[in-house]
Amino acid sequence: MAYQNPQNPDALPCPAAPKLVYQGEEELTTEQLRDIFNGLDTSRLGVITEKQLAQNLVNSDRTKFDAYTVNMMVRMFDSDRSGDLNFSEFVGLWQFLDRWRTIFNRFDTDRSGNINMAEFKNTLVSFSYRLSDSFIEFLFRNYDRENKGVITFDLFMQSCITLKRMTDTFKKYDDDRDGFITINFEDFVSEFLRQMKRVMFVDDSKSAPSGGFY
Ligand SMILES: [Ca+2]
Ligand SMILES: [Ca+2]
Repeated sequence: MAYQNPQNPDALPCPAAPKLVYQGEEELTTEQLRDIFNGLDTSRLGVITEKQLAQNLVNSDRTKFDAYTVNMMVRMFDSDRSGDLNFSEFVGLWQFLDRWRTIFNRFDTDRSGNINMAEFKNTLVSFSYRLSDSFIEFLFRNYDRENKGVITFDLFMQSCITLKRMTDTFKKYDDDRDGFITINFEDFVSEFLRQMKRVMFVDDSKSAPSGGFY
């Protein structure tokens, strides 16, 4: 049962800073998205910044989206490279979240609203990754930030996209697809720095992940 203030039954419980709770349960109309956008665009400039998004975007369990996830999405959808998102760029980001929500729901088989180790493993197997259990556990622990044995929606998305990017980088060097590469020092540092800049394979990442091959 939801908490109700006995003095004012219509009052919302725990009034807090405005949060954009990403539920992803229904498709929003353009008007609804416009309302959300305007709510975030507090400076009334017709754009929202990464900071405004990061401060307000939360998962359905009210945990904030990870800063890296927000940064990654803004870079993906800031088509005019202005550093912030106009309304049409924001709509692109929202549709991207919806596509990932569909994937997330497919693998959240116990409908808990988060991803446990077994569900994470099923996800990677479905994406054709052939990874050892110990490596999958290592990955999982990396994204299980609160050490609760589960991964939230935004980190699930981030983990899949990051793994796909790393796989694509690796494949560039693994011509014979045997899972081993030889890389010279300069190429290694270059790839590392590109990853640090978080701009690699931006277009690839907009679509659902395909086969892993490793
Ligand atoms: Ca922009
Ligand atoms: Ca689950």
